[in-house]
Amino acid sequence: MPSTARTYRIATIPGDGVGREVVDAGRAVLDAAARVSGEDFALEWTELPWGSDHYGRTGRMMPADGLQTLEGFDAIYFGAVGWPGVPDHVSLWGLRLAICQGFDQWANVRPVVFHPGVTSPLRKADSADLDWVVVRENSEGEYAGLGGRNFSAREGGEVAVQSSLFTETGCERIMRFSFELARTRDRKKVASVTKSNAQQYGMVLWDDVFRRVAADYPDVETESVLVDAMAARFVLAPESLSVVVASNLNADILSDLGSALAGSLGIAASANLNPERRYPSMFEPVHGSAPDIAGRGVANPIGAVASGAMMLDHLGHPEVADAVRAAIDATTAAGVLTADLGGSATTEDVTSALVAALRE
Ligand code: GGG
Repeated sequence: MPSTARTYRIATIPGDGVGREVVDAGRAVLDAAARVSGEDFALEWTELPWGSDHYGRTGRMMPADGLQTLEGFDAIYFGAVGWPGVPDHVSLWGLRLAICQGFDQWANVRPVVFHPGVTSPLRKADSADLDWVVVRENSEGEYAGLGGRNFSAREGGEVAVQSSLFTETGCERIMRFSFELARTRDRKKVASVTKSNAQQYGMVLWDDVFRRVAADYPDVETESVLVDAMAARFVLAPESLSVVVASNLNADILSDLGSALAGSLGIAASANLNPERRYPSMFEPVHGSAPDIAGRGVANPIGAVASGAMMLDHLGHPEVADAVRAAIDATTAAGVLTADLGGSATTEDVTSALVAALRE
């Protein structure tokens, strides 16, 4: 009988620093999950050696036809970007943002998940019950790349302008996405975050669109919160949160805060989605390249593994994704924790524990 197995073509871009270690760990766990799942599919990985080393050799973070190379894949599995010696804005714009914006991955979903056995800095008795998700507008806002520097020849007179871009279309699609996501959750609520008291054009447009879209979702509770108040709320009343939608920069900051409250940036997952599926979506841990620990085999692979679970959801295998998430909980509950979580396990120890948990 011919095999009916579906093979997904995944482009892996380990990128810089610990990206290498965590992507390798993620691949091992996802392959194991596919093998033991009983579902007839496999992942075929193609590695693309792009990042700061590539920049050192060629002057580019990825080849000029990089997006064309990626276009035929079912998904992209990404590690991290940023390395000393390459200005951060050059590495970020040359790789991660080039892919997110080039493929219109306009929804960046960043769940804040609390795991058993992981100590949260929150003084909440029941942090295990906490669970919210930050939706980051991923295509415009403060990351529109609009602006410039001038008068550099005039001593002390250099001027820099950095403009944000908010479009009605961009605001509307991220809000509809957030409302649809809220409908799938136990708590049907969307909190929209801005600084619209001070940013009186773009973020007021954002608020207007939020109100208009909310009218189409009367079953979903809503609130509009200023970003400073929301930062305090993350710490003081996280049980009030479900879906939190914010602009590119605000959501980036809030999601780092959320993952730190859940124990560490090392456990935070994310999906950069092109919801129309016209282009491949990209899955990556929220953390960066961590040059201070790169190459030492101690990076926490959980953020990358959990991002892989989001990739399995996207590919249509939610039960296998749930099995990966259960393996993460079993591993942290058993106390197999890397140094960022107060343990002494290596990346390999955690990876082996995850694979073993999948087999149980
Ligand atoms: N895996 C995520 C990553 O490498 N992030 C690096 C970074 O500096 N990101 C900033 C941003 O995307 O706003």
